[in-house]
Amino acid sequence: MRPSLPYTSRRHFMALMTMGIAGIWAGRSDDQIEQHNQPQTNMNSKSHIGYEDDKYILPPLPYAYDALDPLMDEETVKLHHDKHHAAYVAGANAAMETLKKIAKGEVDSSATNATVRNLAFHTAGHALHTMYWTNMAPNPKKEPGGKLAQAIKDEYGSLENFMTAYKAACMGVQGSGWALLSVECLSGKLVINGAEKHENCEIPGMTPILACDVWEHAYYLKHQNNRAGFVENFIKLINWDDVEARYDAAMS
Ligand code: MN3
Repeated sequence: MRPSLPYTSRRHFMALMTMGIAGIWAGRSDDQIEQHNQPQTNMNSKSHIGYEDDKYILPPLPYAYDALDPLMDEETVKLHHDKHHAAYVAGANAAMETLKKIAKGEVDSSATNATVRNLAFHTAGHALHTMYWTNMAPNPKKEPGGKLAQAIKDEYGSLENFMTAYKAACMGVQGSGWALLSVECLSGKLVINGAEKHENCEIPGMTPILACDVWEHAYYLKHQNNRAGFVENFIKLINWDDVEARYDAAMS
């Protein structure tokens, strides 16, 4: 089944962004969303939602700072979540406030383009980090199941082939960025793509379901320049239940 067309809803916007399915839930109640995503993972958990009371918020980690140790160290997780991710949340709120002022004529409209660029950078950073944290779990199952496993087999031949391609995307990002696994809106096919910074190389209508942060702040304390070593550890932490739930939602 193909994904449905996008829509926008202020209330659910960040929840949808963090679920990677902006635009899919038109006309559905929270109960239906909850029910749809059970029992794999709870997409309505606080950790999955980054918007509340008219502002972007830093969602709590879905586990303790040291829960991913030794594959991902406590200091990196703490700094990354509490400082880096928090900075994107602050930047997103600041950009949105400026846009509101432009709308009211309190700030000159010549600031619009730069402000929207800021908003894109920070909201994309916020949404992808929110996905990143929930895409990982301590002691996850080793392989995807369900419809996602079948789609990977159909499109890549095997999980091993898929992993080779995904690791190549992680290593291929030049400078700062992300390796994303996304569902392409029109075809419903899986696409692996690298995103520079947070917001570049995204194709409108793509729905990310798996995000590996390959900015140096994600790994430099533990791995220094060894991005490949970090990627190997990230793959061992992938919360396949979460990725499957995101895939099912994107395809519904
Ligand atoms: Mn980061």
